[in-house]
Amino acid sequence: MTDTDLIPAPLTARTGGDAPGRPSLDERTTLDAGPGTEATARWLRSVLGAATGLPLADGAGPHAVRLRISPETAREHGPEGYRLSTEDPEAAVTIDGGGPAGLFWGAQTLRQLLGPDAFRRAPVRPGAEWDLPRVTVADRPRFGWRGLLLDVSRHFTAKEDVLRLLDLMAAHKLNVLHLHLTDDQGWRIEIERYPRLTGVGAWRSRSKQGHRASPLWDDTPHGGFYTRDDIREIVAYAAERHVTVVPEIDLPGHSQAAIAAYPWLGNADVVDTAALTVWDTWGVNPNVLAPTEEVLRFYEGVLEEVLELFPSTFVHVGGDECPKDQWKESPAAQARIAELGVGDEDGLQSWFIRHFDRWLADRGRRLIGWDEILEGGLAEGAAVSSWRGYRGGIAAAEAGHDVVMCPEQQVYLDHRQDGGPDEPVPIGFVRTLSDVYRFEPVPPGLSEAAARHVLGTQANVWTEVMENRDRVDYQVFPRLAAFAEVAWSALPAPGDRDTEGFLRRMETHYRRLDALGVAYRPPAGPTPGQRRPGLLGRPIDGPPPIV
Ligand code: TNX
Repeated sequence: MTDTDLIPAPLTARTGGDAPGRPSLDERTTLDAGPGTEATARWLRSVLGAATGLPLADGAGPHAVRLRISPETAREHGPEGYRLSTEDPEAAVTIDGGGPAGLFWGAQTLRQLLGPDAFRRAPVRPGAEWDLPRVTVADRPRFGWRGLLLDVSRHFTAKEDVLRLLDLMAAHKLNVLHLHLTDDQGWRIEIERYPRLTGVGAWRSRSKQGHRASPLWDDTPHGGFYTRDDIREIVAYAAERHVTVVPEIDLPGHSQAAIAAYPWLGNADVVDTAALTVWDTWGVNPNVLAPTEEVLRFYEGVLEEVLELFPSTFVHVGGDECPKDQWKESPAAQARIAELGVGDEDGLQSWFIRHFDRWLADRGRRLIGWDEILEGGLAEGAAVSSWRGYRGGIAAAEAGHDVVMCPEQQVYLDHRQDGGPDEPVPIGFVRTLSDVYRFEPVPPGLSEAAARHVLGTQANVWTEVMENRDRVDYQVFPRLAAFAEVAWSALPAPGDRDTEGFLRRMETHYRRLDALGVAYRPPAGPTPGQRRPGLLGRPIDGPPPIV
């Protein structure tokens, strides 16, 4: 019997059949790519070719990796499902995808079955045979939305590192990259008609080091943005890996970088918006958009360019953490409340969101926003990212809105993963690998009809305290492996999670992450180079009840 140690765990994997011979890939192995499988064949050749040094030429035959799109697999497992077998006498491996995505996920499984060295970028044992277990896998995802949010505003992520993260997501069968492109601390997407958004808004002179209460500053200027071509490249690279990129333009809060670029976007009757700069510290910022028609037109212009670049059905408009103080003080905002008849400041927030909900719907897209968009009434068709626990998600789903579950209590990967004194710059609660593994995206007690509105789940990577790739790696891994299993793998019965079994499979997975060059948090704690205690983070033991 061979143990396959797959992560995320497949629906079924039957190992140890008694067919003669030993399945393996070697110099004779070819890629037999049926119609519609060419992209995955290219991916396999580039990835496995690099790791193994094998030629993997085109062709059919008994030593082939046979790739097919199969209507039967589609019927049984859906377009993201697949069937993989090393027991077929006519090929070394067959992968039948329900659709191109399913085929690609099957190819990811093949890579795992070849062992951790198959994740290297150059062969460590040229000329070797690559043994495979004798196995038949049937698999499909539990959820259609298996997401990761990357906050590129607080700290900019270079395009190359976004592409690398897309590869790492695909290796974990995750399929939505939610790019948090704008915030108080930086605007990260080129908008041709408003060049100051990046000319001014993408740069800050210094950054708070650590928690917002820390007295330390990093005086190195920080910034960066993606050009339109960068975005096209990211979106295309993602699409080849069956990952959808969902852009977020956060409004009407989290907008200081935009206001620093175009001061008339802010509440200029109560603050000197012309004196605002891109924010250099963390927390909830009072400088929010002014509720004017001009501001709506401006953001329509932004979103027109966003829609040109991102084909995703969903477009995220934020809606979170919008303090209402300036609107309370502003005579102009108060006059708007009266003129629009929206009652109060919460009404203004929902006026913003409803406007863009209609605007996006008119263009064949769908709005998604943080659960605060429920306040003041949510437009029909809008979907919710439930981050403040289950509560917003439950309310939205029971009201018939689609929901992505991403509660901060469970899947905020900026939170520390251990209570130890050597953990780097803690934010919020302790969220261990096992805590993430135990997360259940469908809240118990949700009605069956409402549960169907849970599109899936998402882990969020906010980067206030992650100023480079190694810090992101440390926070994201290994917990993303646990999250991937939560998002992909069906449970034998509700609540029935085998944490022990998962941690045992992780032993193999750590070797895969090593081969990929991921700077994960080792199970025994941070390495000397990863230790960075202090900076005033307050560790809070966890996990608290999820509400
Ligand atoms: C809350 S989650 C935020 C982010 C922060 C994060 C830090 C959400 C919608 N807003 O702006 O980065 O907490 O954990």
